[in-house]
Amino acid sequence: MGPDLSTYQRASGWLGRSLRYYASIGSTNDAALAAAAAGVSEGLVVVADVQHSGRGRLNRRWESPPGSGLLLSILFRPPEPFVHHAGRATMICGLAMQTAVEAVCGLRTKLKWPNDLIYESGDPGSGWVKLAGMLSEIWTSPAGDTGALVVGLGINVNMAARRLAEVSAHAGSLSALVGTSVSRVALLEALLEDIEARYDTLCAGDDPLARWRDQLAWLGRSVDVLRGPTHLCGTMEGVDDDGNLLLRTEERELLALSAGDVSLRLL
Ligand code: BT5
Repeated sequence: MGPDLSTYQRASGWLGRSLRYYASIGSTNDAALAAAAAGVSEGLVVVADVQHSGRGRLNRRWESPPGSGLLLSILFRPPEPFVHHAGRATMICGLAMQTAVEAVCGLRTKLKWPNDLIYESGDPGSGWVKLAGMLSEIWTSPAGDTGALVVGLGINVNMAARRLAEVSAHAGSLSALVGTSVSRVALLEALLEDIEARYDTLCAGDDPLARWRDQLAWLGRSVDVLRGPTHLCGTMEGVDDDGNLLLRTEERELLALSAGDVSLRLL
């Protein structure tokens, strides 16, 4: 058996030096948002084995049986311009998930706009599974003068195939792909190391947008974007400078769709 997630401590760096582990919690994002409101410094990481109300975007549920997922939330206090840096911080977490998964499992993954990590088998688009999802939430002080960003990451590490099928038709896990169990501690360590380095670079003025755009799945492909009850079909042309999805509709109109309220499917 590998090292235990419950006793993991980061030996160096600033991200995750303060780490709160819960065997069971409502949602790690809620705990990190509460810490933001309580004035806790940037770099706090909240980790849980089980969440009772783990959530995705649009109040969807995030399912992760005990011992199977890496569930964590990171508290950032991005510099001004806040909205710009908050958006970029979410992008670098996606890039860092790719790096960590490749380092620990040897798997080359893609990012599914806006916030998923997927693995594509065979020809791009012919088959894919969702390995992880991210939920970014912003806390603003009552006076409106300070803000914090919480990025929640849920990675399916050791989820058995039978459970995956119960969660969703497209759910996949690292262990199911590599055929052996994967160390959550090794993945967490690689993830925190990479996010920290990328965030430092971001705060020093670097823009990760082009690197993030390069990793997006399904560019140029026909997609169906679901906005509430409405379906918008078209070609995924790319993303704009704010990370909005650029969709060329069948009527040749170019729409910029923000991540908040839409879901993306391949046609
Ligand atoms: C996401 O939402 O993918 C963001 C998930 C973020 C979860 C983390 S866990 C730590 C932190 N604390 C929280 O409370 N949340 C964050 P979305 O794109 O809305 O996808 C949700 C949809 O994915 C659900 O409606 C299901 O169809 C599917 N789903 C649920 N659990 C899944 C899983 N383990 N693997 C793959 N798909 C899943």
